[in-house]
Amino acid sequence: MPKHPPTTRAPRATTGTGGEPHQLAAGSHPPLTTNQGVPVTNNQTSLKAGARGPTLLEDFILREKITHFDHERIPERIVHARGSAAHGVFELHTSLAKYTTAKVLTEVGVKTPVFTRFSTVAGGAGSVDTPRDVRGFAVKFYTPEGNWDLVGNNIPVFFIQDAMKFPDLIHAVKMEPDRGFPQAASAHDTFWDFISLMPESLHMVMWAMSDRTLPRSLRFMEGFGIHSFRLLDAKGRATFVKFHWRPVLGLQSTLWDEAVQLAGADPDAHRRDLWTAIDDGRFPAWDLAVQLFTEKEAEAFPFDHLDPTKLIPEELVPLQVIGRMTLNRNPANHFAENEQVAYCPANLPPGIDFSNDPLLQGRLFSYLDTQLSRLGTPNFDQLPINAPKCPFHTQTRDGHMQTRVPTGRVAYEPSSLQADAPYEAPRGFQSVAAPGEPDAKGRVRPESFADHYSQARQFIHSQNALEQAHIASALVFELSKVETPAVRERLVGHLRVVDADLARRVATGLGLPALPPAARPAMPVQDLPPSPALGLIDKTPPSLQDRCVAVLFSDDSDAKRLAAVDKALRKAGAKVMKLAPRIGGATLSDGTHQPADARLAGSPAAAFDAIALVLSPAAAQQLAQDDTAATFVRQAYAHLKAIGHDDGGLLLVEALHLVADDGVCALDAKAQAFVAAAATRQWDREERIHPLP
Ligand code: HDD
Repeated sequence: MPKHPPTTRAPRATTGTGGEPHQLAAGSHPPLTTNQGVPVTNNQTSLKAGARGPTLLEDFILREKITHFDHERIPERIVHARGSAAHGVFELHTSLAKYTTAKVLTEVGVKTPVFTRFSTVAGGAGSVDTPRDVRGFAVKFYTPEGNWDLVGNNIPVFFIQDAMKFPDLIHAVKMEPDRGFPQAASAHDTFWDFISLMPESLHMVMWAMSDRTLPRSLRFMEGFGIHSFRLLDAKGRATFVKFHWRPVLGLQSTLWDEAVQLAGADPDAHRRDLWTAIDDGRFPAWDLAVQLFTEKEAEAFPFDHLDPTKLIPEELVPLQVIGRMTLNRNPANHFAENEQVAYCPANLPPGIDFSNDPLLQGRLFSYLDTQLSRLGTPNFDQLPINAPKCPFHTQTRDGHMQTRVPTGRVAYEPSSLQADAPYEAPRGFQSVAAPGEPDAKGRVRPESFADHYSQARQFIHSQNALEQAHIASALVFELSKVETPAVRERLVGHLRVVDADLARRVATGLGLPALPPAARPAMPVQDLPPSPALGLIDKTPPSLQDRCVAVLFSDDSDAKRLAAVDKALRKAGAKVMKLAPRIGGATLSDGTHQPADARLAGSPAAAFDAIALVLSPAAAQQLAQDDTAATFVRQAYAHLKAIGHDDGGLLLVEALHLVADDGVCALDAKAQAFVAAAATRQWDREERIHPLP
C-alpha cells in the first residue's frame, strides 16, 4: 500500500503540503480570497469525500480557480504577437505650432506619458526575440486631447502598396499552413514565392536582408511612422509630415550567426535587455524627428510619397528633431499591459490627420477590427492601458465587460434633458478639406506607384561594401532555404534590375549555372543619388555607453587587474558582467572571494559586446581543454568582438590559434587599448575570417 498524506483537515494557509511552514516575504500579507472576496483557508487541497475519495462538485474554490486558469489566454496578435513594452514620457523641445494645433506637438516642455511596444512580426507570442525580421515600433501617446498611436516599424518603407495585399503578405511569411513551420522565419518557399511575384516589395526586401533586421537590442533601433501624415493648423491648412525615431545610443546590429546563437542561448534576449536596462536606471531614449513638406514640394519628388514602398531621403527633406521619448518604467504586469494594449493608427488628436496612402487607409479599419476578436469587446478602450488619460465624455454604452457606470437619462446627442450631457466640441478633430479625386470609382493603382526598383537600387548604392556583402549573404541564406528552384531564379531576375553586382553575387552564392532572365520593369529605373543616411554601420558610434562587456575570471585571477578592467569599463559607460566557471565565484590572487554575476556555461559570447579574460596561467590551461570556454572565446572572435587579455588570458587565446589583430589587446594597467577596441566591432577581421559572397 502506498503511503498517503494524513487525513487531517486543511493545513493553515501558511503551511505547505508537507506540513512545513511557507517562507513568507517580510511585510503584511493580506488574506488570500476567491474572486468574490471569500477568504480561503486551504489553497493546497481540493474538497473530497474522504481523504482518498472523489473530489466534490461543491468545491467552488477549486472550480473558480481552474475555470479562471482555463480561460487565461486570449488570441495572440495575428502579426506582431511577440512584443516587449515599457512606459515612459515624451517631451517636446521644438514647437510645431506653425503647422499644427496638436498640443503634443506644440506645448514645449510638457511631459506626455507614453507606452511603447516593440515586436517581431512573423513569430508567435512564444517565439524567440532574434529572428531576421522587421521590428514593430508602436508608441501610444496619452495626450491631453486624446490618445495618439504612432504604429510604425524599424524600417521606413513597407512591402506592399495597398492594404488589399496585407493578408496575402502575412499568409506568405507566416509558417506554411499545411506543415506549421518554419516559425518566425522568412527563409521559406511561400514568402519568396510571393515576394518574387510582387516587385513592389523589393525595396523593403533590401532593408529586410540588411542588418537592420538583426538589431543588437531594441534600444539600438530606429523607428519610422512610414506613411505621410498631415499636420493641420488652426485655419485647416495642411503640411505633410513623416515621423522618425532616432535612438540616442545610435544604431547597432548583430551578425547573423550571433543572432542565431542568441536565439538558443536566450530566447528572451531583447525583452530581457529592455527590462534590465530600465530596471538598472539606464533609460533608453529616442529623439522624435519630422520631415515636413508641402503638396507642391511633393509634386517635384521623383516618386509618389503616398506610396508606402518609398521613403523621402533625408538629403531631399532634412529631418528636424523636435523632442525626446524616454522609457523609464517597466510594465507592472505583462498581460494587462503588453498583451492588452491595443494600438490603432486611427487614434489621432486634433491637428494631425491621415494622408491618402492606400496602405494607411486600410490600416484604419484593421486595427479596431482585430481588437474586437483579440480582446473580445468594444469596451477594450476601458482597459487601463488603453484608456485616455485626459477627460473624456462619450455616449457609447453597454456591451460586454462594461466597467463604467454612466449616470443620467441621456445617452444621446443632441439632448436638452441633462445639464452635464456632452456636446460637440467646437475645436475637435478636423479632417483636411482636401479636394476630392475627380476620377470615377475604381480598383485602380496610380501610375505614380509603378516604379518598384529605383529606391531598391538607391538603398543598395547607399550601403558600404560590408553592408552590401551582408545583404548578398542574407539573400543567399534565405534563398538557399527555398526548395523551388524557379522561385530562386525569379527573385534573382528581379535583383538583376536592382543591381547587377548584387544579382551576380547572389546567383554565384546559390550556384546558379547562369543568370536567369532579368525582370521587366513597368517603367525605366531611375539612378537616384545614394543617401548615406540609409547606412547602418556608420550610425553605430564607437562607444561603450550602455553596452555590456563580460570579464571571465577564475581561481587565482589577478585581483588588481580584475578591479582595473572593471573600473575602466564602467567609466566608459559599460555594464560589466563577471563570469566564472561556477556561479559561486572564485578566490582571487589576493585571497579575496569574488562572486560571479553569471556562470560561464550559459553565458555565450553572443550576449556581450566584448570580452576580457583575466586568468591565471593554470586556469587558462585548464579552460583551454574545456569546450565551453573555448567556444566562448572563439565566438567572440568570430563575431568580430574585442578580446582583452592578461598574460594568462593570452594563453587561452593562443591555445585556440586565433590570429592576433587590433581587437585582441593586452590589458594594460588602465585597460585603455581594450576599452577603445571594445567600443566598436572589429570589421577589419570580417573579410579575413568570413568569406563574403
Ligand atoms: Fe500592422 C499590428 C505596424 C501595416 C494590420 N502593425 C501591428 C503592430 C505594429 C504594426 C507595430 C503591433 C502593435 C502592437 O504592438 O500591438 N502594420 C505596421 C506597419 C505597417 C502595417 C508599420 C505598414 C506601414 N498592419 C498593416 C496593414 C494591416 C495591418 C496594411 C491590415 C490591413 N497590424 C495589423 C493588425 C494588427 C497589427 C492585424 C495585429 C495586432 C493588432 O493590429 O493590434 O490589425
